[in-house]
Order: sequence, then structure tokens, then C-alpha cells
Amino acid sequence: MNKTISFYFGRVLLLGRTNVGKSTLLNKLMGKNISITSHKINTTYFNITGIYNYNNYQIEYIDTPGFINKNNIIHNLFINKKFDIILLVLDRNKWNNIEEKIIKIIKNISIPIIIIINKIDKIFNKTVLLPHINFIKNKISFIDLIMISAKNTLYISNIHNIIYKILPKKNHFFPKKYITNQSKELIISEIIRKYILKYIHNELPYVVKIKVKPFIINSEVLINNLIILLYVKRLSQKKILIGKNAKIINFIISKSQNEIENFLNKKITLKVWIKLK
Ligand SMILES: Nc1nc2c(ncn2[C@@H]2O[C@H](COP(=O)(O)OP(=O)(O)OP(=O)(O)O)[C@@H](O)[C@H]2O)c(=O)[nH]1
Ligand SMILES: [Mg+2]
Repeated sequence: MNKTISFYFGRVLLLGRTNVGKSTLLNKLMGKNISITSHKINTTYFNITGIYNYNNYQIEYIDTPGFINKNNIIHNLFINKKFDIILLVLDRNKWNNIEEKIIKIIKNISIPIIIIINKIDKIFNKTVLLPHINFIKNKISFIDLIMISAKNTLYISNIHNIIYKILPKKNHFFPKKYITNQSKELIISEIIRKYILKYIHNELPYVVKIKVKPFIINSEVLINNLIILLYVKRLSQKKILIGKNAKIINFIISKSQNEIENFLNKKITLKVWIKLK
């Protein structure tokens, strides 16, 4: 008997204002940490892809920066790439001009939209959401609305189940073992950025540029050594990053090192240089 198996594949875009919990949700959908998260605004810098495999289904999730500027980065997203589903992530019943801007762009693009109302753990009386759901219905048409708590991993599988129902019948695009579009260097630099965000409490984390390089001596790569270059613009910023008696930078390095070692599954030495550029 000739039994043909159907495969399903689609690109699912996570959209929403900064801090609504897109990256937290991506990590929960994937069941592993792919994208860095923080309580501060503008955490995600790049589009981060997570490839999720389940039976005959393959989903390419794309986490995006919630930062929306004049150049309209959301709009640019749709120029080069085709998406199959949009997850519009909202923080409870918060809605302002950013959400208005986003729906203005996506309502003219005929891609199925799933509304995700996140952070419901922060709402004691859930009935306050009912008028808000009607409000959203009047704003944009969507195929489903799901209330979740990404942080507490509540109702995440409901999202998967809806996506499976509408994923296009298509061959898988990625090999099964492929989990993310990020290079090892980018993942490592994102780990370091997370700790810079965590330990420095001003605008500085947003201006530090991070470069990760292999350590090479006499054209030989020392595989357990990595060079981390941190670029800042001013001497005053360099001083803040280093901290009194190098306390801050040492803290960032040791925390990052642990996490990088877990990720690479081996012991490494980090050589960190802070440079002015
Ligand atoms: N209470 C609560 N907090 C959440 C939930 N989901 C995310 N958060 C928190 O919200 C903050 C922002 O989360 P992120 O996932 O970094 O937000 P984001 O939308 O990716 O933000 P950008 O990358 O800046 O666009 C973090 O402190 C998360 O822990 C949730 O369901 N409940
Ligand atoms: Mg993010």
C-alpha cells in the first residue's frame, strides 16, 4: 500500500510593542531559551528565529524587536519575506498608538492573525478583559484570540494547536536538528548583552556593540578561547562598564561565562576588551 505523508510548514511572526513578552513567548513556544528577555524596554535587537518541530509540522517562529521607529521596521519586514501567520502579542488590555500603528500595517496584508493577550497572571479579575476583546474585534479581524501567561507557561499549547490547524501543507524548509538562524557568535553576544542589560542601569546597554571572535595565535585557533570586544563611544561609558575595581565587568564576564559554557557544553576562557570607537 502506498501511504503518503503530508508535511506542514509555515512562518509565524511575533509582533507587538516592546516589553509585551514576545521573546518570553518565543522561548516558551520553543521549550528552550532562544531569545533574550528583560524587564527593560527594547531588549530584542534582531529578528530571532526559532524552528519548532512536532510530528509532521515545522514552524519557523520569528521574534521581532518591539522598538518601532520612524523608518517603520514592521513595514520593512513584509517586503522581503512571506509570512503565513501573525501572532499579535498584547500586554493585557493595554492599547495605545503603537498598537494602532501595528494594526494599520497588518490589516492590509492578508495573513491570518491570532491575538495573544499576555500577562493574564497580573489580572485578578479577568472580566475586565471582556470589553477589551470586543474593542479589539472592532479594530481588526482575527482568526482566534488566546489569553496566556508566557511567564508562567500558561495556555502556550493552545497557541500551537491553533497554528497546526492553519499551517500550510508544504515540505519542511529546515533540517530537523536546526533550531535557530542565529550563529554561535550571535548567541554568545546576546548572552553577554543580557548581562550588560541586567547590571547596568542607564542608557549604556543600548550603545554597547559586542563582537565575538575566535582567539588566534600563529594562525591557529585556540578553540577554548574567545575574544569579546565591547565597543563604546566615550571614555565615561568605558568607565561605567568597567565599574569600581572592575567589579561590574567582572560580574558580567563571570555570569556570561557560565551561560556560554552551558550553551557550548565545554569550558572556555573569555578575553574581554573594551574599546572606544
Ligand atoms: N507577569 C508577567 N510578566 C511577563 C509575562 N511575559 C513576559 N513577562 C515579562 O515582561 C518583560 C518583557 O518581556 P520580553 O519577552 O523581553 O518582552 P519583548 O516583547 O520581547 O520586548 P522587546 O524585545 O523589547 O520588544 C520581562 O520582564 C518578562 O519577564 C507574563 O506572562 N506575565
Ligand atoms: Mg524581545
